[in-house]
Amino acid sequence: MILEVCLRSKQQVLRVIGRQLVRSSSSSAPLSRTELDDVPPTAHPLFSHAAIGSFFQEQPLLKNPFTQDALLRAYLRRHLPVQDVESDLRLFGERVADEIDDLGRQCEQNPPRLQQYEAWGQRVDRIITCPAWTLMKEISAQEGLVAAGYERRYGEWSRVYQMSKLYLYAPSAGLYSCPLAMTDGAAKVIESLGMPAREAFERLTSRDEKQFWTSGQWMTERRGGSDVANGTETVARRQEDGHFRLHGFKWFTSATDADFTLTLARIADSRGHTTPGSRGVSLFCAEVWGSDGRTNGIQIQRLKDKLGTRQMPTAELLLDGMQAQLLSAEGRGVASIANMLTLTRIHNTVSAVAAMRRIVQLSREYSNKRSVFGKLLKDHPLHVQTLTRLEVETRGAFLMLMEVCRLLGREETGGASERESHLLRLLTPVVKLYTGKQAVAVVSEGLECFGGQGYIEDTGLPGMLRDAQVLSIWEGTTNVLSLDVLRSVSKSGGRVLQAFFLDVEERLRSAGPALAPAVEALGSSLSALAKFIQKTATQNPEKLELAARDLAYSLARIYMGVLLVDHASWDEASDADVYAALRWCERDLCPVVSVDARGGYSAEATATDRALLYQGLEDTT
Ligand code: UCC
Repeated sequence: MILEVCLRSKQQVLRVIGRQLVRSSSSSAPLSRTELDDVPPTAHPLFSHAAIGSFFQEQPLLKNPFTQDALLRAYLRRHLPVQDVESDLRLFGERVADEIDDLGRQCEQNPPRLQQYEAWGQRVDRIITCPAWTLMKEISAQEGLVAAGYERRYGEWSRVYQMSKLYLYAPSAGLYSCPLAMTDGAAKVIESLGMPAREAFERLTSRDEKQFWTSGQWMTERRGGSDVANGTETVARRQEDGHFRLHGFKWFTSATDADFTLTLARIADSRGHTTPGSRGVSLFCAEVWGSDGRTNGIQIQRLKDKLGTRQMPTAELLLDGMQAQLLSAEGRGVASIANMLTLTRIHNTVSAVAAMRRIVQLSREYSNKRSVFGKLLKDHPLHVQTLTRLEVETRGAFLMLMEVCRLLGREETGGASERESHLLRLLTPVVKLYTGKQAVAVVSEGLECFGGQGYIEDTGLPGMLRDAQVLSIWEGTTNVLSLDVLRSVSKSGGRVLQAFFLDVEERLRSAGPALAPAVEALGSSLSALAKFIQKTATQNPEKLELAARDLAYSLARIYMGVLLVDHASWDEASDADVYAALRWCERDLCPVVSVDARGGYSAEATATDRALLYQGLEDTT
């Protein structure tokens, strides 16, 4: 209706609106086109209540994200058909829609503040968060959002269960997903080091909201967040009681209101000297606050002013003698915190895929309500095509996320084969980097599905895009993780790639006949990839660094395609599952081979890239 009237002159519009308002009190039937033309021009004055019109768009409602998610339910029916899991996720989905989503909005609307001094001039360094943020902590404990990963009620499937729950939670969590990621990572590190901080572990994995602790992960210093080995300047001085005092400056600390933290520092010898590089870095843990509510030898310099994740405090910290406990062997800090990175990178993937799923759910819901050009959005084929493309992206990403969680669960319960352990090592950076990019693209396109409303703050939609942007930055940027993929290859002597090829080939062999075009596309991409790797590794290994990002993308696209095929080959798969797999495999599945064929990794390409980028600048040093 509003579109029709917009085509008329302003005067006509006002007449129509006035007439409609008068009618709406007696009848709900809309005005016909002839009636619109007949409205007398003076029915209502220009500036009156009537002039704002009577049409309002219907808001898309968040429904239970579990019952709305056909793929999650099918995945669990196939792999984890346990009634308790189904009921718990269904109930939790209701809680997300009815209670948690609103708390998440409150966290966005009431961001944390830093109080450095009290009224009489004493330094207090308090981070003031809103009540909804505190409730999120309680809910996280009650629902076992970290605990479920360690109770292992569902054996090797426990991580799939836990991460499915976090996946329902994350888009409504007001970024409480961030402290939970680090808490899970800290628990994992303590467990993998043989429980050197048992009490902390018990608190980090507790379901009791009074006992439950969250953890931070303080790695980034002023010299940088990627090159941890060279960037760490914090010094640890040994005390007589075996504890350490830490002195340094942490440049980014997320969810700084956490109870506990893991952090890196260099142990000083008796002369105050430290060892440079990775070998000099050790891992410590510390409680952040004393029993008096004061910090543990920390000055909070300021809170960061961020593009997104504003719900959560991120601070710069001066460690001014923070009391800490050594967790790792001396000089094994980076290797020991790597377990935390594996977990937080998986959590990052949960958040990325969950953001995609949420925007698709909301856009789909809106398409059933919003009418334009005379019909609902869902009846416009071009709009449906756009949403379907987002759905296909989300499905590929979801299946890879679940596979990585499955592998993690198997490794933690001792059931992983050597091949599965290699796959977990390789796929963790791959899925993190790829889904981080997908999330930004899918959420951005999703906002467009709401027209101008997608750009309006109090719809809650723009925050989704802001919060997605961090997913490709923290926990390793796309390029740093691409190099981590190469690290996993060289560290394993290429065995992670062998595991990848074997796994893909095996899954493709059991694909159903309807999937033949997808199988063919994947098979030829796989052999082209194998040839590229073999040739490059033997003839020109230094080229691999330049190809690292495209290589990681190729691994992601092939693996997501294979998992879509695998899911669509299941006995209970639907036509939609088959269609999703076919659609996924229409893209360039192996960009590293395509770019290489165009000479994109040659020395000349690097020189011409540079010439193009710095064109017109005399001094590029
Ligand atoms: O902290 C941040 C924000 C917190 C917010 C958390 C949010 C979580 C998501 C929430 C969702 C809502 S952001 C800062 C994050 N920083 C990073 O991610 C660091 C990125 N940089 C890297 O990953 C680097 O590549 C480093 C630090 C790993 C490189 O260090 P090195 O020392 O130069 O690397 P090396 O020498 O290659 O590796 C040292 C050891 C080796 O083991 P050993 O000594 O036994 O040979 C490696 O194999 O560490 C091992 N290692 C790994 N092991 C390195 N990386 C890994 C890995 N990924 N997995 C297993």
